[in-house]
Amino acid sequence: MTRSPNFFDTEPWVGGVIGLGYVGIPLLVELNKSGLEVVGYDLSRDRIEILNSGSSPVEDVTDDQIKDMLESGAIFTQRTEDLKNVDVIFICVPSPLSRDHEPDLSYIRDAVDTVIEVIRPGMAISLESTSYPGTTEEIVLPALESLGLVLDSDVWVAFSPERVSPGGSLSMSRIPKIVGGVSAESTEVVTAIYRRFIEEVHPVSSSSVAEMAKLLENTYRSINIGLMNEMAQVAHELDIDIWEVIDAAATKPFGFEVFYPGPGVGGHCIPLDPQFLAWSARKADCSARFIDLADQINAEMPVYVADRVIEALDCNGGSLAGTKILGVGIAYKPNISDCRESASVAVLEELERRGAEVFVLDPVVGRASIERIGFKSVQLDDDFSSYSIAVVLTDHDVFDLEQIAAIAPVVFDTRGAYRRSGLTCNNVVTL
Ligand code: SAJ
Repeated sequence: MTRSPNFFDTEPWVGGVIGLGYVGIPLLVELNKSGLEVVGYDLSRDRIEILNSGSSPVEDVTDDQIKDMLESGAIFTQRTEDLKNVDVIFICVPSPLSRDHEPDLSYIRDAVDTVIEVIRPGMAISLESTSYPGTTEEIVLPALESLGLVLDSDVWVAFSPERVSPGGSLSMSRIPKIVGGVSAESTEVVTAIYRRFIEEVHPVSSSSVAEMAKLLENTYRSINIGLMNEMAQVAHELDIDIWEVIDAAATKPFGFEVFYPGPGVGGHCIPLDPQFLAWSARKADCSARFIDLADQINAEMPVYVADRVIEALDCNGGSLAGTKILGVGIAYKPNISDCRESASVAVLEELERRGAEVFVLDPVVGRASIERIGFKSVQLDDDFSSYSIAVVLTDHDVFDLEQIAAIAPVVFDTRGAYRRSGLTCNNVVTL
């Protein structure tokens, strides 16, 4: 035994994070806040330069928090050797899907290769990147054992899913954390590691349980959002206000969690995470019909929204040629600037495909990002007299909905924003 498993309970160990994104940087902040030394590693020179200049490259961490870390000796580096003295490595790299919806583990494999360069007896490794059940056992552990390292004697290995809520108000230390080791002792050791800076840690019997729990959490969201998207279409055909129905159902104090319909599902969690589970199910020759159906319904919402815009404009023949449309909000969810997989983008592209001239109003995302995505950006004080319709796609708090209802002959609200704000404008049609 090179090091007692209890070392991590009380000793001042050094934490290293591989992958300085919206998960890795908040993790460094929490480690540092608990008085532990930290080393942040990333392949991106730009990202390291931004961090070493005292600026934050992610929305949920402030520049001051970066400066505080630097003042307490944090190291942000591209050099693998700077990880040589760390005792714990948290892997927080992207885990995208390939074009054919297969897990793309290239980032995880690269991170494991970096771990291999610096690993020494006495270290613990925690994979936080979302992946299919079995990843930690099949990718991380064998790489370490191939060096002759012995599990639970030389190294401890676990999976602990990230639970960062982009734009959310809860700090990471307040969000319960699941930990599943590739052995019972690894679960115990890595649980003790997280208990140094997370208030509530929930150990489970294996890394696969932890990997699947993460996927279940977001599959649950995808399916319930898909249900609300389908119910919105049914309610429209029955001429019933789905938003009033949901608010009524939400008065039930048990057995009903509120989800809302929308223009589709964006972000890098909900559209992707369920696909890891579907892929594992297919590999095991069993079906995951709920996952596939929800994904289909959610993915079809942009076309449905375009159909409803045509209905709201009463366009004969379904063409939008000659219409000018204002897209209100392009981020994938309110009050953040992230547009990845944004359904708002898909809606606007569909409207353009049907002949509309589309302009985007989104001060949170900003002109440069809007134009980089390929749309024309407008400001609220521009002239909107020639627009046919405004389509509310992302309801940022910053929007003055009354002003928007005043500038467009018709507003199509895909988020129930006007109802939630208590505004009654007779030119607003809701999904
Ligand atoms: N959406 C709906 N209807 C809903 C809820 C969401 O259409 O009722 C849409 C959103 O507009 C967005 C997409 O779904 O386009 C995803 O929204 P989300 O609220 O799930 O936000 P994400 O993608 O940032 O999800 C993350 C997840 N966090 C982690 O995986 C650690 C998710 O589990 C969290 O619940 C969510 O943040 C959160 O609540 O902030």
